[in-house]
Amino acid sequence: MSKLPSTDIHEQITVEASYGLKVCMMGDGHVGKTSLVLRYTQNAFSPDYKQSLGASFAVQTIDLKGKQIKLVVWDIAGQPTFHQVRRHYYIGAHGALLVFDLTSPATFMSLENWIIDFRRVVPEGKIVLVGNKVDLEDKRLVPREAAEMLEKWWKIPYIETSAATAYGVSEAFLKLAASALRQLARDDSQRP
Ligand SMILES: Nc1nc2c(ncn2[C@@H]2O[C@H](COP(=O)(O)OP(=O)(O)OP(=O)(O)O)[C@@H](O)[C@H]2O)c(=O)[nH]1
Ligand SMILES: [Mg+2]
Repeated sequence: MSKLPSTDIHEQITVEASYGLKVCMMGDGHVGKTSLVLRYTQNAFSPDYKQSLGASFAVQTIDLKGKQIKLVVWDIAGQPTFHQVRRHYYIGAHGALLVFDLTSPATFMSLENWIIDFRRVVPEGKIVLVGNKVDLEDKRLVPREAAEMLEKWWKIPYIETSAATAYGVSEAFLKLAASALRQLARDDSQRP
């Protein structure tokens, strides 16, 4: 497993106020969205799969350069049955973690559909691409280079994570929060 690059987020961001951010978990069923939220908010992991139904949310407060940021994380069911309802949960979102499973090429192939769906509701929303289950090295079927191609093509940052070991998990949420905050700060500065 390669070493995580330094994110340097605290240096990149200047915010003058406290913010609340709504972020969504997107990606096919079984990729690990619920597990990433559980790892991030409770530092826990379960190897059992309990399919999410509809959506639920968890709240995590982050300290960015001394500012308290309230991150409201919406964990949205990824199985196709929930296709119609899920876009309602995108409304008002500042960003999303778009998750695929590094051991499942099918979950990688469907990423574009997720982006199109999300952008329809939130055109300015920030997205961070997440390759999850990096701990399963022997079963990995999506090479880093393939994900990096999408990273360049869509201009969205890419990060690899493991909800099982916690590798990269807080970095993924922080990257998204920082990017959404920069957008908010830009919007604020353009207001008359
Ligand atoms: N080895 C490993 N297993 C993982 C990881 N993340 C999740 N899993 C397992 O993958 C399965 C699916 O995880 P979930 O978090 O329920 O997946 P989900 O994306 O929320 O699925 P839906 O709710 O159906 O959309 C579970 O058995 C998890 O334990 C990981 O990083 N490594
Ligand atoms: Mg789930």
